[in-house]
Amino acid sequence: MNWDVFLAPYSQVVEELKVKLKGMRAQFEFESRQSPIEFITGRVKPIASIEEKVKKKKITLDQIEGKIQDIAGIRVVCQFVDDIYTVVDMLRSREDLKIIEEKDYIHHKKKSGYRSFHMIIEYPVETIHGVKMVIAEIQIRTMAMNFWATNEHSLNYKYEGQIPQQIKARLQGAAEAAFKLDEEMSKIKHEVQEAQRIFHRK
Ligand code: 0O2
Ligand code: 0O2
Repeated sequence: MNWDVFLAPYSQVVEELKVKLKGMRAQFEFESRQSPIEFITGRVKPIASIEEKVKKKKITLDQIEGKIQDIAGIRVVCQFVDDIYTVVDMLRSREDLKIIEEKDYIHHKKKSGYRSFHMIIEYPVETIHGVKMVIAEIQIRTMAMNFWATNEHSLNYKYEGQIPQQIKARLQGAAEAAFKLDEEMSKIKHEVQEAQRIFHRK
């Protein structure tokens, strides 16, 4: 397996989508409108993580393209929960990507406490051999959801997926607290945005 050759279109997708989504954020700012996007990150899944997933899913290397959908990963982080759905609607109406699947882990949180909106998309990349359709995952979440997921992810890594029960319970409690924080912030969203507009003008 030549990983450099295999991963090249994926890093192209990550870079292109980051540019495009950052462009959306800039447009909101130019029009003096509050952007639903706070920031964007992206990454190509490290080779070791891909290999681990291949083992876990019991697939062969030539099935990777279709079966591992987050080799190219984009994360859109928003301030408020309803911003997530604004971003989702904007992505749905774009003509440069095709949505294959949507997973709403906000209304249907995972057992761990995880919340986020996931979109699996198909995106055309121009390669030196012609157009290649590449699958990518876009995760859209609030800053509170992101804080929780980042910390839980670190613990999962530390405990190799076997987080002790008492820490798991704490994490579930923390997920509820993050959810509550999002709810409370939503209630004063307009107040917060007005303050940020004034601040921005200055
Ligand atoms: P901007 O315009 O300041 O957002 P890059 O290759 O640098 O474009 P990469 O490799 O994804 O992007 O970098 P990284 O470290 O993953 O971070 C991506 C962007 O998210 C960076 O901005 C960070 O400053 C921003 N970021 C990360 N965490 C936070 C956070 O908690 N709050 C805010 N507001 N931003 C955050 P850029 O890419 O420099 O561009
Ligand atoms: P990474 O790169 O380490 O984040 P699959 O992807 O096939 O294993 P599924 O159910 O099809 O499983 O995908 P899912 O759960 O919709 O999305 C997978 C990705 O969502 C994960 O990627 C995580 O980034 C994120 N995610 C899902 N559940 C959790 C969770 O409980 N906690 C945290 N912190 N993140 C979660 P990976 O593969 O774990 O890789």
